[in-house]
Amino acid sequence: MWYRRTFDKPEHSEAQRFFINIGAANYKTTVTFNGELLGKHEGGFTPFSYEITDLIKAKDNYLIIGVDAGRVADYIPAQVTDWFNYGGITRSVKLIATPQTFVNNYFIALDKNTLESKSKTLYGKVELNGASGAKNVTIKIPELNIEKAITINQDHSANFSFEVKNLKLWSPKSPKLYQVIIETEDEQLKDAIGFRTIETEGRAILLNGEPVFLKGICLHDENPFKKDRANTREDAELLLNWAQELGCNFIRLAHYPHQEEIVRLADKKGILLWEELPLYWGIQWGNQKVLEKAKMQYDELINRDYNRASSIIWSIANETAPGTDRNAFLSELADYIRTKDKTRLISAAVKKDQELDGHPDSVYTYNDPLIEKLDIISINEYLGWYGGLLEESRTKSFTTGMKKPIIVSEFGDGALKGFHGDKHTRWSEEFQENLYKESLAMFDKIEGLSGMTPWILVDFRSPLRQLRGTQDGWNRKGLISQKGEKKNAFYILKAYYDKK
Ligand code: GCB
Repeated sequence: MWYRRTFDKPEHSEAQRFFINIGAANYKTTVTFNGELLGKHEGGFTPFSYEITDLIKAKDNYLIIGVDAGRVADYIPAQVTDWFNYGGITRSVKLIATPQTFVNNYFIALDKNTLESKSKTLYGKVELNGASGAKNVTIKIPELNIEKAITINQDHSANFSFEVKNLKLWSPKSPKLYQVIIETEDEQLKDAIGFRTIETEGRAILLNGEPVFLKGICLHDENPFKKDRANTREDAELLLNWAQELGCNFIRLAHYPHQEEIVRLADKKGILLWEELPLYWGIQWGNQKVLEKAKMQYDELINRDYNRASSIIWSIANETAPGTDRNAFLSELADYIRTKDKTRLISAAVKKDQELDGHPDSVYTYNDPLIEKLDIISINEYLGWYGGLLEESRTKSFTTGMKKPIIVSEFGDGALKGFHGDKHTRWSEEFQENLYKESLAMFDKIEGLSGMTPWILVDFRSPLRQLRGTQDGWNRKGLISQKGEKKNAFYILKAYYDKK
């Protein structure tokens, strides 16, 4: 698909530099401006920019963006996905105007070593673009009486740290955001930022030093009422309101980076987030080029969301089979992410060691070598739907080699809203209701269970799902139908979360 847009340079603009910023374009993008190639980009869910300062004219500029949504074996995701992989430009394209020297990036976080102290330390980094020589930058947090001058070095960046008193920590119960101002001689940037710590201790996940149970749900980046990605603030409101109604304090943004608005809104509403890249079925693990692509997509995502308190987990893979190439790829990726961001935990949805469905008393064991690299062990388990009988859940148990927190990152089954039967009738609301009851009782027995994200909040489009009269192109595992109606199982999970 080729997109063309003509526009005039904004009048009376004092800006000295201009950029085109693309929120997301799926998958391979070629950008030209006034006939010149700006560049090519790969990856369908993260933002990127090109400078057009030397090319912009007063009148009749034209931007052409070509997006190829073809599926290729060395892409991320690869060729098969269980979701509708909307192609083309899926998020906003912006014209950005800046002074000659501008703040290219800033990262600010709470030092976890000072969590117990009365006066805490905030630390971070500011990066300028276009600076020649040393420059002064001031960081202000008016509500905390902070006004800190820092000098940007020759390499255009500076690290900083300072003490703050009476800091209110961000949490789902109290999602406190502070106005943070980054000021240079030429510009003033304002952001709303919360401060929290996230760590693990044995089987526990600690938010601000206190154990937290993640009452979650999985979500795709799709508004079921429109044939599109959930790419507006209103879409984000719709989805997060549903999740809050369900009693959630946590959402797994599956299976690729969602729009920035939902992350910002989660900051405001106090909902913790799991974010991930589509390192999903069929990835070419042995291909170094694919690893570089994964790192680049993570760079773009970390740059976008580093300052969002709500985002606490980077997940690096979903249901991937252990093997030499896969282990090496994901282990290097985990190390890479840790060099870029020490303020979040790393997880991945791992597989159990053996297929043991049909053996009622069996123990599911998890010894994937990747677990060593993870802070949290996440497991997807569809007992009673994709294998085995639901009754087996009563005698099943789970064990992991390493003592780390466990999240059940998927379970569930398909149910068509309005289709009724007894609890053994597949696709009925009653089957789903019963599966939720039995599964919740089974997972509750896992020692040190730290949370769960059942699959999934809303029915979502998937071309793989073609059972006529039942699926019709939709994955029906939602607790809410594509028309926004709640299924019986919604209330089972809600009652469980209300008691937690
Ligand atoms: C899974 C996948 C998810 C699918 C889901 C399903 O295990 O992680 O992407 O959509 O199962 O509905 O089968």
